Amino acid sequence: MADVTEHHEVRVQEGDSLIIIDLQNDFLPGGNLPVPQGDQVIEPLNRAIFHFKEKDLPIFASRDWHPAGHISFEAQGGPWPPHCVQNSKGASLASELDLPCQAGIVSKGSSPDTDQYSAFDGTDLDFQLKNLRVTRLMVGGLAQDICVRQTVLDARRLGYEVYLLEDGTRPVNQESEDGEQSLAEMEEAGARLIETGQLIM
Ligand code: VGL
Ligand code: ZN
Repeated sequence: MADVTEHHEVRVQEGDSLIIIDLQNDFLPGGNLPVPQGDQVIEPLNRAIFHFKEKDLPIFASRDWHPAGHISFEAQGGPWPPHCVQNSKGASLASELDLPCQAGIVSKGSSPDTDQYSAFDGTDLDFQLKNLRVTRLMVGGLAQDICVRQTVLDARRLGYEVYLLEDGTRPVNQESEDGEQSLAEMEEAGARLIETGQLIM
């Protein structure tokens, strides 16, 4: 059963939206909170972007958008080094990503005292998607085991069909098994794991 679905094609169609999570300089090699091989997701995600642009379907990019001294930073007792500080170079979306100018930008984690991993948490993303009559999401970006994971789980709770673009995401792997666990958890929640090569027009 598993290998029948493994290679099957997924047609990008009306009702689909592409959601790219936190593809920001700080999460790429050389950034302040680098995801190993994070830069390798850009080419696959550009492939997905191409399909959505061709069909004029909605694309959203989330960004981690923290004020200086954010509660999630180590100096404030949080788990992370300072990253994605509003308007810094590290907070900019990766310039190699072929985002169309009409892509929706969703900012999260902007209040000093709360953190938001999911692109749905405290944002109007669900509202915008439902307005556009979107029912199916293709999700990729960084980091697989943190913000992508939470976004996918929220999307399932909110009733979306979800395809995780496996070659379009990479884990931070604070613990070595976090990446594998997050995949299992997303699949368990009903997300389907596909490669961007399976997307067809
Ligand atoms: C993220 C850690 C801290 C992410 C954001 O985008 O996955 N990870 N803030
Ligand atoms: Zn953050």
